[in-house]
Amino acid sequence: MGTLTRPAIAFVNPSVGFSDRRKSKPIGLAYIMAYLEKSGFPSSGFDFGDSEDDAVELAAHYGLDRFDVVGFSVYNESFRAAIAMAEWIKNRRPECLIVLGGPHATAVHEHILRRYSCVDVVVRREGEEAMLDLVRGLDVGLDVSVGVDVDGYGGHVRAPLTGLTGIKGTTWRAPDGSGLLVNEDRDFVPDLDRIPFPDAEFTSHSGYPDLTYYDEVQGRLKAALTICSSRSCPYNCSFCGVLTIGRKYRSREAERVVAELLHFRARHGVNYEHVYFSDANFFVSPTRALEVAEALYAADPQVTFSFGTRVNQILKAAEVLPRLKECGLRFIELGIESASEPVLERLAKHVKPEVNVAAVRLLRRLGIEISLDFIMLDPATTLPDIRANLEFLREAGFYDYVPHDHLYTALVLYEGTPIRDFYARRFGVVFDPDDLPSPFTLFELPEVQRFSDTLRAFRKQWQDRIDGALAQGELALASMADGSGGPDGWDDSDFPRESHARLQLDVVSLRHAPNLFMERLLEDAEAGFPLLDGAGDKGGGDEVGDMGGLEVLLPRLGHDHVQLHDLIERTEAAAREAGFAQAPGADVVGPHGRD
Ligand code: B12
Ligand code: SF4
Repeated sequence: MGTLTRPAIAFVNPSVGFSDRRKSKPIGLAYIMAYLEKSGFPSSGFDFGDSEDDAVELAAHYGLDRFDVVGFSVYNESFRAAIAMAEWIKNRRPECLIVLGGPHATAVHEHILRRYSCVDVVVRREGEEAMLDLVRGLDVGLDVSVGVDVDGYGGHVRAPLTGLTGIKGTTWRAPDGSGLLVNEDRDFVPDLDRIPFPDAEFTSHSGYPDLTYYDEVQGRLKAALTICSSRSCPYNCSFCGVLTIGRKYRSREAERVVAELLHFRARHGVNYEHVYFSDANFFVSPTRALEVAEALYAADPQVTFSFGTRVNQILKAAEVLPRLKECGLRFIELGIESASEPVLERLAKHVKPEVNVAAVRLLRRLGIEISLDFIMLDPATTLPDIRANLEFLREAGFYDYVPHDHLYTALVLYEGTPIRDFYARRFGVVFDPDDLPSPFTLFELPEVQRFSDTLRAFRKQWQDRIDGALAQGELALASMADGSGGPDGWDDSDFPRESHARLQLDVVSLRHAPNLFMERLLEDAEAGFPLLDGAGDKGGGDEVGDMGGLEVLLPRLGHDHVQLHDLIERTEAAAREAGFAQAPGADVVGPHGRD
């Protein structure tokens, strides 16, 4: 038997290498930490998810070498940062147990243990129970050898342990050097309502900006909370990173979801009035969705909510949608992904493009907003696929849709997903398990590569400016409309009626601008790029970012056919004239600024 000193435990969410506006705490880690805490094992959480700082400097700054166990939550994107931190800790404190978990670690557990000696163990799939077995084992002095006896340990252990390396759902290097120990899978947490709420604190150098939702119906900004009311999803889309953790759908009871909202209201002293459900697919059971909605409404009719699901389910359960709306449903994040049949087949969505259109129409008719999940390009995309996407966006009424991110998305090939294997076979390559190939470099067709390069150059050059001008113009219009300014409440001499009308039109033109650029670019691509080639770019594709190459493709916009930069300047000037001199930028949270 070893000592009975509780191990010092830390959990780390490493950086993905760029600063993303943070929307929620690391939920998976928070669940594990709360689960351990309830069993008497407190731990410290570190969330570097949106940090651009060097991983080793962060590890040193926060003293990650003072712990006996450090568990990293690993995405493809954050893997290298996790390894850099793990190496630093291991060099300074070899006895620290380094644990990796999460989607990427689960997908390539054997590879990680073969290549990285700084990692001791990978916990596959869900982490709560395996992690508890690990820290309990350490607590009673088990070491990394098979078959250590735990008899006599005072009642803590639920299931007999065969030593740390025998714990279900974990992978190790065999202590005798004979290879890997891949223990049998652990069952999924059977009843999500029996594990504690994901209540855990994280140290983070950047803090957590308040999560909000602007409720257009009630005309006010609400404090918002993210809740995960179910896990996994019964579908099998080929690109889905959620399924790496396992395809076993489980859901929570409505009362527990409400109890979680009330728990965090009391805990944080914040009156959360919007719930972003982070479920992979909230609408798997429409009956349960209705129960959750009604329970939330009964608890507080001011509470609104939003969730993500797929199009076929919207149509299958159309009859419950009006009631969900009455209970506070504001928008649905809809996994449309593509309007091209061959692409939908590759993505294994098992829906036809017309189902996408029907679902959008239905939600529009019911007045439920849509947040678009769209994959504009995948490696085998053709120009006709892009045409199908643009036609869909136009016909389904998404020309006005902001943010414009959906126009620029390309499929990311996560480890563990069938589509990554599909493309490895198709290209005859073996992707390095540590690498996440840039989705913008994999196109099969040179014309699609050039289309994508040009589109990215447009985004780099124009999108921030469009966003800034749009935010200012829309804020100016909104404050006029609600009576705090503008023609209804203002003196016409402050902001003449014609200027107001023009600002309205200009804002619409700015919303359309990236769509129209894409259409022109697609036409040019279909014709063999005569415009781009004639504009000074010598066909190499590298210089498309220069002003000449792009300018020639820019459509003249709006009712009076102005150039894009004039339109931007005119909108900014009008907003200034109306009293909005400051660029609100990314800090403005409006109905479309959510995530
Ligand atoms: C909310 C959410 C976020 C939030 C919160 C992130 C977070 N860390 O929780 C925000 C918006 C910040 C976010 C950011 C990103 N996300 Co995200 N996110 C989600 C989402 C929608 C829900 C997460 C959730 O509620 N999980 C519920 C918990 C219970 O499950 P879990 O997170 O898988 O955790 C369990 C296991 O994985 C495991 N586990 C996890 N970590 C660890 C660590 C240890 C030591 C152990 C033992 C076990 C373990 O145990 C947990 C509990 O059982 C999921 C999709 C989904 N519905 O799951 C995508 C998802 C997890 N995100 C994903 C990605 C790619 C990202 C980004 C990298 C995107 C980007 N390019 O910036 C960043 C990563 C930033 C970061 N490092 O935090 C992918 C991961 C795919 C992959 N194979 O890598 C997912 C699956 C969506 C997808 N695209 O398919 N995300
Ligand atoms: S419907 Fe969504 S969560 Fe379910 S498998 Fe497809 S992408 Fe993943």
